[in-house]
Amino acid sequence: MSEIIATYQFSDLTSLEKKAESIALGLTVGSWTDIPTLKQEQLRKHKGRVYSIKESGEVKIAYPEINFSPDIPAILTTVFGKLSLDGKIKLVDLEFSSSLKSLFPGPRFGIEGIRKLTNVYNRPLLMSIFKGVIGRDMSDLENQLRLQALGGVDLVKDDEILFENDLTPFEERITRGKQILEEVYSETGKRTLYAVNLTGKTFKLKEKAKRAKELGADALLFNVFTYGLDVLQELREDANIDLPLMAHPSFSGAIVASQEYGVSYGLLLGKFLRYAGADLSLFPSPYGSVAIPKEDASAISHSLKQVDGGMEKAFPVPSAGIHPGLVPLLFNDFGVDCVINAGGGIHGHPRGAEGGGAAFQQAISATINGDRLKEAALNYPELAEALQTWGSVEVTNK
Ligand code: 1AE
Repeated sequence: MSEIIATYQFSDLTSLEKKAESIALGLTVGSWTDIPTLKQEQLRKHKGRVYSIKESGEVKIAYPEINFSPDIPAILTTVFGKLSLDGKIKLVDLEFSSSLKSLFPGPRFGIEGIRKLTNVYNRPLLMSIFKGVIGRDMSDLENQLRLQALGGVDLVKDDEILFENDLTPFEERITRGKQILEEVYSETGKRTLYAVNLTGKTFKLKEKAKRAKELGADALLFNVFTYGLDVLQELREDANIDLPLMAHPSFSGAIVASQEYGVSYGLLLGKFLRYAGADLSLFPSPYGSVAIPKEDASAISHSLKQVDGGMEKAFPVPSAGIHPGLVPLLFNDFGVDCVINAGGGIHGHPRGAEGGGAAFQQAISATINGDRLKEAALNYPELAEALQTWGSVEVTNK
């Protein structure tokens, strides 16, 4: 019988066996009150079982897969529905059987596909973010896009807080964005892809995404946690929306940040996003303006990139307050297969976004060549100015 195994961390270490048994029963066939023995016998194959208990408070419960339909809402409701409200318990991991896993699409493009689209191999990708665009019109947006692309970034994404609006409507962002990026390509020979923010009411998203595809969009940014993982999966599974999906972590802090409650970073921003079909997962790095613990960032990255059945790998995108001086640390933590993502660290460069992009590419190239940034900066004025502005951090724990 196939089961999904949930790992929980309890903060209160008293009566773990009793609690574990009560979850295994209560979230499957049981109730807090007695039900007739005959019925219990009939329901035996549906009962959860306590898989393991550690003194540290780690408890594993196995749930029969016949209890739920193979979708994330049913799985979450089973393993951490009512239980998520029942005290200091954190859902740390879920082990899917291979048959259950095979029912999830995983990324359509994955790391390999995104590398093909950007034509960038053997180095981390660089992404920049539009900044300060609310209340600005298309000409401002176009100007920002041009400068970012001239800086040599591989991808540009909308700010996640840019929604449908009259000044910079979704469809115009796509069509004008394409023209600008085509112009830059003919000037420089460098292609930059643009991820437009897919927003609006849930039931309208698919039509909007299809329209984006028809208009020639390169990729979609999606605030998945304000909608739900299953909405992401619906987008991924629609053959007419064959665009890379970039998952933004906004709102996820409400679910992952507590040590004692919620879901682990690795499960939510790693495994679930990958299974549901995200090609890229953004999350705060351990170093910038918004920072998360290093082991959590590593757990996300590991979940996105480890071999997992036949599923494509997804790009980890460490973000938030990133500047060129952090590139060696990010490379050390996330390796060559990551996307370095910056907004302020691009636009705030003394030479503007063009200089910011160049400084990042110089930092990336120095890092993969094993050169120290301070030494590389002697030959690269943009990198030198970035280091003067924000400093740099050496890697000490290789
Ligand atoms: C964790 C996501 C980061 C993000 O979306 C964003 O806009 C970052 O901006 P900066 O790089 O901190 O300016």
